[in-house]
Amino acid sequence: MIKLYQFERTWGIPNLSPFCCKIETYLRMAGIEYDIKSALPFSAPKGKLPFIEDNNEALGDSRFIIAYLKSTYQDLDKTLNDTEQAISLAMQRLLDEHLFWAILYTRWQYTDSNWQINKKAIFGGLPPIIRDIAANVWRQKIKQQIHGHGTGRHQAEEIFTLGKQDIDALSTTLGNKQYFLGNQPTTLDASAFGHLINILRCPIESPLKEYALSKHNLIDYVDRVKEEYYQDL
Ligand SMILES: N[C@@H](CCC(=O)N[C@@H](CS)C(=O)NCC(=O)O)C(=O)O
Repeated sequence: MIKLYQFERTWGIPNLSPFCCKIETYLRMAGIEYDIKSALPFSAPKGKLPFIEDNNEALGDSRFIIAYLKSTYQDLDKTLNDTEQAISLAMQRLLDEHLFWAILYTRWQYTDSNWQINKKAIFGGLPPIIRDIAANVWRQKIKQQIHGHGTGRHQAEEIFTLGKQDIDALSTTLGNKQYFLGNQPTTLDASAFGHLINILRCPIESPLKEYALSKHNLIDYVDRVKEEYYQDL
């Protein structure tokens, strides 16, 4: 059976990592059986979570994991036409490569109270002696990543302006549909749910969350997908 390595569950949501949540949601939407193993990124093949193990092979990065799940188990996108496939890819890039950085900023850099909540969720299980050291070293590393990506060079207000544009695009694309591309869940839903629940339904406060909470179709969507696929939470 597939083993999914991800951060320990917290905050009453599937995972505090949008990418881990994306993979677990894909597995559930596709009806693929799996076991969860709690992990930190130190042990991951590419130094980031999630990763999976299947048939004694480890595979990192949600994009390659989903390609593998599609070819080996179940392809949630098989009925999409070429235009829908292209929209799906573009929206996933918006989520994974743009909106994600605003989410990261809210947790690791924006306010001290958010950082304390994030720190407890990620590092709280480590032995007290190394907890603070590991958290501070990792925080510096993530701040450097945010700076390297470019997001960290902007003022908070500018970062949230950019993030709000993504929220607008997501809300408009979803409209009043059940899922982003119609009546059936696809990879884009696994990704969108993973990111949106990590803005709307976690205890990290920011203007990005406040703005997303003004989009009723996104709130309904996140709560509906959670209800449908995570009744055990
Ligand atoms: N491109 C990767 C991104 C995964 C990712 O950024 N994971 C974060 C957690 S949300 C991580 O493990 N970060 C640890 C680090 O960068 O040191 C994917 O799609 O899986």
